This record gives sequence, C-alpha cells and structure tokens, in this order.
Amino acid sequence: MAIERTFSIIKPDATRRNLTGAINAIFEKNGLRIIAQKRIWMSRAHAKKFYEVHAARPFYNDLVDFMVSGPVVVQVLEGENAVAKNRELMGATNPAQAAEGTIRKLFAESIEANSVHGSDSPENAAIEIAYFFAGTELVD
Ligand code: DGI
Repeated sequence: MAIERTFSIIKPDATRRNLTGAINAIFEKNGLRIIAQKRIWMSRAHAKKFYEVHAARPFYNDLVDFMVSGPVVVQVLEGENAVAKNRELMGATNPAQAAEGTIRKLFAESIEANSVHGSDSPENAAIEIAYFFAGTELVD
C-alpha cells in the first residue's frame, strides 16, 4: 500500500473545547503523521469556497457560519492508506451513527458540530491540501 496524504480540519467546536491534542493523539497512535499544520480563523469567503460542493444543500449557510465561528486547525496527514484511514478514525458524519471509539463518537456535539473534516478521496485531498498549504509547508 502506497503512502498517501489527506487533508484534515479540527473544527471550531473541537478547538473551543481544547480537544486538538486529544484528536491528534488518535491520528498519531493509528499511524498517521502530521506533516503540515496551522491554526487559522477562516474568512467567510474561504469557508464558502471550501464547501462549495454543498452550496445547494439546505444546511450550507449554517455550515459556513459554523466553520467561521472560531479558529480551526488545518493539517495534512500522511501514512498508508491515509484517506480511508482518516475517514475510519473520524467515524460517520452524524455522531449518533458513528462507531464506538471514533473521533466523532467520542467528541462530536452534533451532525454539524462534528469536530473534524477529512478528505473523501485522494483527488479531493490533493485539491484541499493545495487550497490551504504551499508545497514548501509540507515537511515529512
Ligand atoms: O465528509 P463528511 O464531513 O462526513 O460529510 P459531508 O461531506 O456529507 O458534509 C460536510 C459537512 O456538512 C459535515 O461534516 C457536516 C455538514 N452536514 C452534512 N450533512 C448535514 C450537515 N449539517 C447539517 N446541519 N445537516 C446535515 O444533514
């Protein structure tokens, strides 16, 4: 299995509750390496563009409001099968449906305030990484 990279966000509900370290401990314990990381407060324009694929969904405006409600940590995770591995560790979008031990089961407050984002394919990972990081900021 090739080494892969994926894009991860620790969302405002998690930074607010000081859960950055607890979440990243789960990634690190499970073989994912943080090769780029920064804490930012996204602008509304930036958040709207990031979630553009959901623009037609009824929850889009609320989702954008939530993502700009506080700081986030954007990061790049690297490891074997990183995209799928991260999705597995995150758990289902709705914490009520997330498996035991997953980040969303452990920490998410609701389907919206669900603590983490992770790319859903290697193609989207490349796009999302480039949206937040210059190549020189990725240090493995
Ligand atoms: O890839 P995911 O984050 O698991 O899920 P997604 O790409 O389908 O949706 C992106 C985010 O949008 C998700 O993390 C939270 C929000 N969202 C998705 N479905 C709903 C939702 N928010 C609300 N309020 N209601 C939804 O049904």
